[in-house]
Order: sequence, then C-alpha cells, then structure tokens
Amino acid sequence: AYKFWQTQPVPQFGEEGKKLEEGPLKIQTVEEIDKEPQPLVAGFDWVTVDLNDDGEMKEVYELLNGHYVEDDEAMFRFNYIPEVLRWAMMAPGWQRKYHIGVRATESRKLVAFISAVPVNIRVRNKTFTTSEVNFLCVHKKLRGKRLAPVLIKEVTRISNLDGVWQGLYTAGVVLPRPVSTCRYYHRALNWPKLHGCGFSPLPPGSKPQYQVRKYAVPDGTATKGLRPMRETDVDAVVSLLTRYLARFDMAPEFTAEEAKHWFLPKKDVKQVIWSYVVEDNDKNITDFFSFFCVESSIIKNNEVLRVAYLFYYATEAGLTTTPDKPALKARLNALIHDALILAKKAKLDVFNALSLMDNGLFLEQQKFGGGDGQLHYYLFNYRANPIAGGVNAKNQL
Ligand code: YNC
Ligand code: MG
Repeated sequence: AYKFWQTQPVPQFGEEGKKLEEGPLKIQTVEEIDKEPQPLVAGFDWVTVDLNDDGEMKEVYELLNGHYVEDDEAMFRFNYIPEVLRWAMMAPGWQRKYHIGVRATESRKLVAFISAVPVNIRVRNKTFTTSEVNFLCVHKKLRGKRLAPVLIKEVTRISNLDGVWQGLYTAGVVLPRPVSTCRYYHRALNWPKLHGCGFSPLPPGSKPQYQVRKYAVPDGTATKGLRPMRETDVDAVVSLLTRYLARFDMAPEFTAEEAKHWFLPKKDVKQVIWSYVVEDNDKNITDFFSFFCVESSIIKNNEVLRVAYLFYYATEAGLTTTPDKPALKARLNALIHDALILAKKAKLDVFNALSLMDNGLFLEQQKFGGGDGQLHYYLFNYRANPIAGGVNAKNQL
C-alpha cells in the first residue's frame, strides 16, 4: 500500500504516538533539484495553463467540472466557475508556472491538472512558506495509470526550484499521514431544494413543513454595527484575525494584500466571497466573519446547489485575557446566526462548516448536522504532532 507516498517526505503510518521535535523531514538545496520535468508517457506533454486566457480557463473549468471530486454516492460534483478558480489560484504570489497541465500530444486536449499558491503557515511556534496544492485532477479515462504521482512530483519540483520545501493540502482520502482530520457539518437554508435533490432526507416522523420551519431564519440580521467589509477595514481585520488565529495550533498568516484578495469581493459577474465586520461606536472593528460559495452540480438533473462554506472569522470576545467561553459562545452564535441570514439572502442553499476553530461552540445551536464527509489535512516534508481542528479554512476548496 502507498507505493508512491511511502517514498515521499511525509510521516508514515506506524510512527505516531511519541511526541516529536517538529520540523522539516528532508533538507535539500536548489542545486540538487532537477531543472527539467520528468518525461511523461508517449502521447502526452507538459504545459502551463494561462488562466488569464478565457479559452484556457474554460478548459480547466471543463476538466474539473467533468472529472473533479464527487461525493461517495456520485450525487454531486463541485462546479468551479472561473470566478472561483481565479480567486483560488491567482492569490497574491501566484505564478503561471504553478498552473500545471498535461495535454494529449495529438488532440491538444487538457487531460490532467495540478496547481499551487504560496501560503505562509504557522504550526505552533514555527512559521514557514508552503505550496498549497489544490485542483489535482486526472481525466476519468486516464485513472489508475500512476499519473497523479507524476503531477505531484512536478509541483514539488517547481516549488523546490523557488526555494519552497513544504507543502500543504487536504483530501477526502486517507494518505500517510494526516496532521488533522475534520468532519463536515451542513446547515440547510433551502430545505425543499436540498430534499428534492436527495441531500436532506425527511427524518422519520417529520413532515416537510416542519423541516422548513426548523430551518427558517429571520429576514434581517440582529448584531448592532454589522456591515459588509470594505477595503478601508483590511488592516483592522488583519490585526483582529491574526490575534484570534494565534489561539490555534495551525493557521495561515495573512498579509494585508492577502486579506484583501481573500476577503473582499471582486467586480465579478458572480460573487464568490462575502465578508462582514462589526464596527462599534468608537469605530473599532470588533468582529469579522466571511463565507464563500462554490456551486455543486446535481449529477442526476444537471441543476446546481449553491453551497456556502464558512471561511475565517474572529471576535474580540475570544481575546479576553482569561478565556471567557460563555461570552465567546454567545458572540459566535450571534455572528453565525447573522451569517446564515446573509447567506440565505444571497440565495445560497446550504451552509457548510468544518469541525475546526471554535466551530464546536455554535454548530449544534445553529442547527448544523454532521455529514458523512471528512477532510484530512496534510503537510508535505514537515513533521508535526497531531493537531485538533487544523485551521486552514480555505482548504475546503
Ligand atoms: C489525492 N487526493 O494514494 P499510493 S485533493 C494525493 N492526493 O498513491 P494514480 C492521491 N495523492 O497510494 P488516479 C490522491 N488521490 O500508491 C490519490 N492519490 O502511494 C495517490 N480524482 O495515482 C494514491 N482530486 O494516478 C496513489 O491515481 C496514487 O488516476 C495513484 O489519480 C488520482 O487536489 C486523482 O479527488 C486524485 O482526479 C488525480 O482520482 C484522480 O486515480 C482524480 O494511479 C477526482 O495517487 C478529483 C480528486 C484530488 C483533490 C487535491 C490536493 C492534492 C494534493 C497532492 C499532494 C501534494 C503534495 C505537496 C506537493 C508540494 C510539495 C512542496 C514543496
Ligand atoms: Mg493515472
């Protein structure tokens, strides 16, 4: 088992248990790294994809739309629209050489893809740069041919040539060896639609109108001072979020430029990201929350589900010197309740969250239910002791 992964600088199964000194597993220099990619089997070529080119963007979109991640029962498949792909893959520090594709030599068809963006991540008291790898995809007709390891080695090589030695990624599958594992939780916003497509069963003894009533939310938000985040809030949000994330063992570090990219909506046709702040009477930003939308295709009828994912949040209520759990719990419940109202207004059908950060303080009260899905968090070339509730919320993508 794990013929490829057992050759890679990742913690292997069977080594867990003892508390380890944290840090890189393998130290190399740029001079030792191959200057050329590993050759592909005959009939296929390496390419880099130009996501600024509408035609090439469409090719990536079509590959992912047809061949990317499905749920276990093959009912839904992520439908990454170009707005989402730009947001995810053209974050600050992005470079075209990290948008790696494989084309069939004859037809020029794009048949495989992998990407990465640089992310500074803190694991306990150490901060380092990682390549955050995402959108690994092989056309269904080329599965099981060991192409995935070749793509992974290529994105590693490109990272290494830039002096980046660590990787960060998530997957639904178990690989050697997760640093953290989270569960997905779902909160219905549009129950009839979720029921109609098979996502939400009718609980025994219930009736559709009871479910609709259970998940109804008020028309307007309740938190005083809540408003959409603006560009002038970026520094205040970075300060608040940095202090809040310091409470967790693993978290990304945001520069102002990154916060602007990840949290402020672009002038896109379709909105991807929603971010809100609470401004108090003294004009201080005391709270922040954000969620993004990724559509999923309903495979049986070709409709789309608009799925909200809880993204980052922070509140001064979590930063008091003596951690005051009841105050934090009350504040987070108020904020997330408003997030549900705003997501409903934005015509999103379901709100997802993971079992990470402080989510345990509100999931039940806000009527989230545990799903079947798990998300495993991985670090490449870094030994770390297990982390409860890894927090790179962006890795839900
Ligand atoms: C996966 N998701 O175990 P062993 S997530 C990593 N991530 O290796 P083949 C995976 N490895 O067990 P196929 C993986 N899935 O022999 C499978 N593997 O050691 C491993 N699905 O390769 C697998 N996208 O080519 C096995 O498999 C080896 O043809 C088998 O291709 C796999 O983006 C895949 O789920 C996933 O498109 C491409 O099934 C294909 O089946 C597919 O024979 C649907 O591969 C879409 C899908 C994955 C989404 C994601 C994160 C990827 C992270 C990759 C690792 C990055 C490491 C860090 C690098 C930078 C380091 C620096 C610096
Ligand atoms: Mg393959």
